[in-house]
Amino acid sequence: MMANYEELREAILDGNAKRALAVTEMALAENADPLELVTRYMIPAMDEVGRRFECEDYFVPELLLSARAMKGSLALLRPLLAARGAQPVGRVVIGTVKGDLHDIGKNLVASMLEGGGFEVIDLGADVSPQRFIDAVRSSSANLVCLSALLTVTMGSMKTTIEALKKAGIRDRVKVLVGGAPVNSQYAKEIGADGYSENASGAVGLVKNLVAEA
Ligand code: B12
Repeated sequence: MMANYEELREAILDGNAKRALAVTEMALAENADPLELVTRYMIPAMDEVGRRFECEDYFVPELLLSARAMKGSLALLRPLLAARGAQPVGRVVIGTVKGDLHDIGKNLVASMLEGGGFEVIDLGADVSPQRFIDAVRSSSANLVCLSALLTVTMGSMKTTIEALKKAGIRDRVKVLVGGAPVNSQYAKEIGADGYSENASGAVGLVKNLVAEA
């Protein structure tokens, strides 16, 4: 059983990056499971931040502070999540779609895929369809992962898949979509090959898709 790292949740909620980092370091020194730190304390903290934002207890500055605290701790955990196997199982191009700057969840998915033995080409956030196309071409990746956190940028996922089709490379890759507003129904609608609601689910899904191909 893992100790109670409630303080990590609180530090992220308070946007206290220094404290979040200190608790993360302490937890790691006590051999805490990095994935559990993320799923049990850090993601719930960001969920609560979102809830407070929605009911106007928090505004954009608070969002930014919490995101910074989350990112600081995640930077420490990322290499541990990504402690990877030898041969890459596949090559993934990942990015947050055009118009969308949220990258915490995308980074988490990227780390978990690395941990699952995939070679990951991370294009960052606000990625245009053309940049996805260029990356698929130059890396000969077999998978594309698209992330969107805003309802208004979900459409960019559709545009990106259409652009891959137009460029004649849609058949070369499996396309996975995810992010809070996305669901499997929408994934189907826009012609994606898969959807997962979280990072660990994404790894299993990607492995199945590669096995299929
Ligand atoms: C942090 C945050 C920010 C930060 C982002 C910092 C950063 N570098 O990422 C900042 C402050 C910049 C920000 C800005 C804005 N934000 Co904001 N933000 C959030 C917040 C609080 C948390 C998001 C987060 O990081 N969650 C933690 C991660 C781990 O979870 P996740 O991203 O969902 O990812 C997981 C899964 O979705 C999945 N996943 C994600 N991607 C993928 C991809 C694939 C392929 C797969 C399989 C799975 C997968 O796996 C991940 C891990 O399990 C959310 C609220 C929320 N609870 O989602 C609002 C939220 C997303 N933001 C919102 C809004 C409105 C905005 C702004 C428009 C605010 C403004 N008025 O300026 C701007 C938009 C800027 C832009 N153009 O993108 C709204 C969106 C509403 C909507 N439905 O459209 C939300 C929902 C808040 C709310 N409740 O109103 N935001």
